[in-house]
Formats: sequence, structure tokens, C-alpha cells
Amino acid sequence: MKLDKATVDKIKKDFPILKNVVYLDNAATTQKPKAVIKRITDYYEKENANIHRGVYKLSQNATKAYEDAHKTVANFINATQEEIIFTSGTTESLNLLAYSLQKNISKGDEILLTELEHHSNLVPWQQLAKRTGAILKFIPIKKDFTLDYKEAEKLITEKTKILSVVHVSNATGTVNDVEKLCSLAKKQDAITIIDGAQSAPHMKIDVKKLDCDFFAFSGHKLLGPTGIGVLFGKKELLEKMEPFNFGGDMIRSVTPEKATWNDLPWKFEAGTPNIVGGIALATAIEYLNKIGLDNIEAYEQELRAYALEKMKGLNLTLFIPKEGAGIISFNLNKVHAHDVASILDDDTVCIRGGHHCVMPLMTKLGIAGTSRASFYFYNTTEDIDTFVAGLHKAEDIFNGK
Ligand code: C6P
Repeated sequence: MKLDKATVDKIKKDFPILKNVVYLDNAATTQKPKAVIKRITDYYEKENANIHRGVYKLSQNATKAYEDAHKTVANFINATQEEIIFTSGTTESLNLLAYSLQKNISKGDEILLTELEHHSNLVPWQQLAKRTGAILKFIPIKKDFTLDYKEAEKLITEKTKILSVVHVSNATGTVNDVEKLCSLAKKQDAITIIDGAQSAPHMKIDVKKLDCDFFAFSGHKLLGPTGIGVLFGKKELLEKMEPFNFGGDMIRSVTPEKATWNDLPWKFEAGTPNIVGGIALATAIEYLNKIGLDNIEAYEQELRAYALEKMKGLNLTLFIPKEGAGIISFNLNKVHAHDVASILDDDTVCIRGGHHCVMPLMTKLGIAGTSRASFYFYNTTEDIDTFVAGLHKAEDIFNGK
């Protein structure tokens, strides 16, 4: 579906909340279309039952819908159903890995990240390093906010046991060449992990093409509900890994002394899962598929170019690469990021101001935080006009006009 003005205007009507706000904080979370909201209410009104337990029809239908949701997610990223674990979000997916991969890590082993990592792909590895004596290393960024791939080549050595990298930076919009990094890491037999929180909602993901071992993303950043996320893992690795949570659905058999584990992916989904979250996530993905991820990516590039052109008259510093995703991080030179966000809020424009959960990156850049506008396919050039008008207003207020 080509995203021209008439189409986007029509799409916008699918999102009830967008009647009330200009929403440009899509990197934080996205708004939900009526189809997703309806799927949640329909489930609770007509279909609610626990899964993998009941012999009655209601439970069997819920089980089928939940299992089918795994298939929908698998097709979305070119994986198989057993390789898709539902978690509560990217953060939990990465924490699961940092626990379950612990047996692969010994003192002195290296875990390689980048300087662009979100805290969710940094702190779990800091904790793993603390537990095991492993060493964290970081691929640096250059002045243009892109990764230094020459340094990456030097940093990936036989000591590298895990490479865990962000695909698209939530702070700068930098799109990392994760395929290249994974291929370099594979030559050293390292485990490769991609934090896809900011890529899966905005570009076509093919885990076979990326050839990564693991890929994590969140449902709420791609039209789905909060509290549901995904961990893709290659089957042969998931089979060898120990579960992270124990009890309920992940069990095959139990004696007073020991237990054995269920098949994939249920081995990693302990307890009663977020059933409705998984089912509504599938509805969100079906909605995205109708539009097409390639169309979404291309349209967001148009919005980015339009916004950057419009922002030219402002006195600001940009913290983005020349080419990047639909995320614009900037500081109005005289106005604190929180003040920018508050002034825009007066005109019902939602953007984020702050450190964006990437404090080490902010420290490296010598700033406390940035203002950040992040786009999705339901945004329009009119949204950007309102946003830029708000920025002029903020500048005028702080210039005493
Ligand atoms: N970034 C933002 O405003 P969760 O919270 O688990 O759904 O996602 C965590 C996460 C992991 N990696 C990246 C690259 C992310 O951007 C995020 C979430 C939000 O930028 C909230 S801080």
C-alpha cells in the first residue's frame, strides 16, 4: 500500500487517540489501531480461557489463537514457530539471554556491545560480567554518529563470546550494519544478538538474511499492546539453552527431585503467559503487513527529509547521522530538552526529552539529553508543521519575544 497523503489520512482514522494529539514519540511506544483494541476486547468478552490446559472448546480455541500468533510473528521475521518465544518485551528478551547464556561464559571472555546501546542491552550484560568475570567491550561511534567498523573488526577476536548490538539506535536513529557485524562475529564463533526494538516496527526483518542467533523486539512499539515482546532464537541454540523461568507451561514432567522441559518455544514461556497480548500482537502484525514494511520505511524517510528541511530555520544542534531512521534527536540551543517537550505539549504535540535510557552515550556526547521526535507511518507532514511551529514558539519564549 503506497503511503500517499490520502492513504495516510485514511489510516490515521484507524487510531482513535490521534484525533486528540500530534504523536511524535513513536520510539517510546506506538498508538493502537481499532483492530488491535477490538481484538483485546473481543478476546476478553468472548474467548477468554487459559491455554494448554483445558479440554473444553473455549480453552482449545484460545490455545490455537495463541499458538497461531507465534506463527504470525515467525512469518513476520522469516523464522519458524518454535523459534519464537513470547516475552514481556525487548528488555525481558535480553535479560533471558543474559541468564540463559551464562554457562557459555567464563572469566576473561569478552562480550562486545556498541556505544549506542540502550540500557536494556547494556545492564543485563554488566550483570552477567559481574557474575562471571567476563569483560565488556564497546564498538565506538564516530563523530558522524555511525559505528566505527574498522574498530569493530579489531574488537571482534577469538575472545569475543557474545556480540549484542542495537539495530537502530533509539537516541540517534543510526541504522547499524548488523549483518556485517554478525558475519564478523560468526567467524570467531561468537553468539550474535540483535536488539531490534527500533528496527522491527519500521523495516522488513529477515533473521535468516541477517544470520543472527537471536533477535529481540517489543510488541508495543509496533501497534501491539504493552507487556508482550519477542525473542527469536535459532532452534539449535534454544534447544541447548537452559530455561530462565521455571514452572507452569514450560514443564514436561516433574518428580519431587527433578523436572524435564517442554518443547520449544514453550520451554521458555513459564506460567500463564500474556495470552491476549500475544493474540493482539498478531493482529498488529497483520495490520502492518497490509501496509508493507518496505512502504513504511520509505514513507518514514520522506517524513525525516521533510522535517529536517522544515527545521532548517531553527537554532539547533542535531544528533543524527546523515542517513538514518525516522528519529530526529536535537537540542534547541537555548532551551532545555524538557522545556521543549513541555512547550510542545501545550499544543498537544508529544515528543520525548531526556537521556532516552542511553546515559553512557549522552555522557560520551557531553550532553545531559536531547529532544527527540520519532515518526511512524500514521504521521503526516501537517504533524511535522505543528511540531516545527512549536519549536519556533519555544525559541521565541526563550529569546524573550
Ligand atoms: N526505548 C525509548 O523511548 P522495552 O521497554 O523492553 O519495550 O524496550 C527497551 C528498549 C530496548 N532497546 C531499544 C533500542 C529501545 O529503544 C528500547 C526502548 C524507549 O527510546 C523507552 S526508553
